[in-house]
Amino acid sequence: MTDRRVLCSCAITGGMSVPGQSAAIPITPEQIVDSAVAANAAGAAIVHLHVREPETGKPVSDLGLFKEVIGGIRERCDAIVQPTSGGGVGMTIDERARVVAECRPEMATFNCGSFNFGIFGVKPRPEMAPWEVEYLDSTRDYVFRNTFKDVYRLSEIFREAQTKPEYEVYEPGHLYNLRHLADQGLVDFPIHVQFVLGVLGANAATIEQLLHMHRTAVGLFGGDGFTWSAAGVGYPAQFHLAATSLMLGGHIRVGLEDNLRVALDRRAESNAELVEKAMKLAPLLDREPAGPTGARELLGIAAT
Ligand code: KMH
Ligand code: ZN
Repeated sequence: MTDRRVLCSCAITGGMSVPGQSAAIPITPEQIVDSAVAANAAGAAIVHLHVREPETGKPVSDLGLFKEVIGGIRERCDAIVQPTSGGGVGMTIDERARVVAECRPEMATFNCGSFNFGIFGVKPRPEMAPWEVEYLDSTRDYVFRNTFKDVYRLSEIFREAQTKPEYEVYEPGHLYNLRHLADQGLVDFPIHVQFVLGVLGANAATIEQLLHMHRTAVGLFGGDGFTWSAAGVGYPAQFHLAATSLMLGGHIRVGLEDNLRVALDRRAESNAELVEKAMKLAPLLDREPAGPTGARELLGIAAT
């Protein structure tokens, strides 16, 4: 590994969880901004964002909320602000993509294939409202839709907005979908790939699967064709995949969107706490956290 810098991304709130799962999940725009700024201060160069209806905490695609959150973070820190185009249950591709077209962020997520996305295994808790229990249960019949028509259209929207895609791949087939997009001339290299492992309906969060998917990506895009990061869903996957990625020269994603625990016997109180733990791992494995400037350099994003 010649470049020891590591990019840490923090996924602040998520669109596939409900507030009753943890009081630590930020809900209102103010809470999301505060949490993102604190995660950046703890070492996250990228903050990955969804928005929620302030009154209920339900994931939504409201452009006004996105604008409030993105503007609020930009006022207070230099993190790369990365909104989702993945959204949450029940949102159409047009609703999901609107934040890219309208806000033209420097980066946003781009999901590379359709798959079942099951969170119905999360146990209902007394603090959950009826809609939350229903939301979780509805994913027995939920397909996270990213058809070829959708991803062709999304590619155009990202290009038009000059937004760098973070390509989310959840299983090896998504890498072949991405290769197909590249063959159609819809991808600008080098690309940035996020290996998201541990979603029920896609793949397991194992080191073997991360290695397999990384090898597959090298075969399809060449070792110099992409930068990459790993996001393990759940605990201890979040930190096991972070450690593996640090060893292999990849980047890392942590945050309450993907995992609610900081230790086997302790739930996380904040996103910053998860970033701090990841930041302790990096120097142990001879990696140096990249600040927002280094992050933009690594990703080939022009300075703002
Ligand atoms: N919720 C994660 C498993 C997106 O926002 O575009 C995947 C994700 C996708 O972060
Ligand atoms: Zn997300």
